[in-house]
Amino acid sequence: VIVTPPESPLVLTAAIVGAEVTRAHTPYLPITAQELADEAARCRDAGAAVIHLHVRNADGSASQSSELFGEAIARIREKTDVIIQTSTGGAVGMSVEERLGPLACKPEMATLNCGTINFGDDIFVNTRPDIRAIARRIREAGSIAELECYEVGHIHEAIALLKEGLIGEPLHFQFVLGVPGAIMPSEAVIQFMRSQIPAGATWAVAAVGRHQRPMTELAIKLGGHARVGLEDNIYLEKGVLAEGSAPLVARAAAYAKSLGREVVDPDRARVLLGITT
Ligand code: KMH
Ligand code: ZN
Repeated sequence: VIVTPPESPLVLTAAIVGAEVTRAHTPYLPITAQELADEAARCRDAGAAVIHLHVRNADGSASQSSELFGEAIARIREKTDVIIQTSTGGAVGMSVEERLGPLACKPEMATLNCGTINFGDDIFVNTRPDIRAIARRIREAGSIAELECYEVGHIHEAIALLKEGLIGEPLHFQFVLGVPGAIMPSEAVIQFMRSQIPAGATWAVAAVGRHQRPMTELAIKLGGHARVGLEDNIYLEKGVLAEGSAPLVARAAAYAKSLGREVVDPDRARVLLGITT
């Protein structure tokens, strides 16, 4: 068992909107640029240093439009200093070129999905050539990659990208666990996944649905970082909708503090993540 000192600083990420959740699922989903900015600021106040960002069209459907991202980022910047991590995953079925829209905004951070998985009843396709093309474009945008790993083999693919010179150290892993059709979360899974990452890399857990709370707390206990928010889970408790992502962030932050872990602000997180822009 690998132990990380409990006093190690914690980076909390808020995934405030995603591509799949709709207003029919929860009325608390932010959609417009102003709603996204308001929610980002609320999450920052609750303890989030990073906002994992998707955007939506006015009708609520998922978009990777650089214009919509530009508008959302500008509004967020008016309100708060969070690290903005744009999605390059977008929604299932989008072309790679479409998914790359937000990179025109030169975000500080962008996701790099490291493999294909069954994604519920759909397939989230990330071919090896596509992963490499996206990695190059993230680098060209001057952004740093967060490595989204939905399976153990995705970690090994990320290490291959490092060896090929397509991504730089320190590596930042996000273990996305509990997607129906992919690996389910447990302590053994998290311990094995973290055992596979190179020394000096950071790791976080984003667990889906009912797994979010227990796995967030486990990651925090084990010395990892964590992501919460409506993209992955809309409930605060069974049957009780979270009134946005901020209450989920606040609960994770309170848990971290109860263990003596410092929840870092965005500037501290920039240093920890090696963001120099
Ligand atoms: N919406 C999922 C298909 C990412 O943001 O990079 C992919 C996703 C991952 O959300
Ligand atoms: Zn996402």
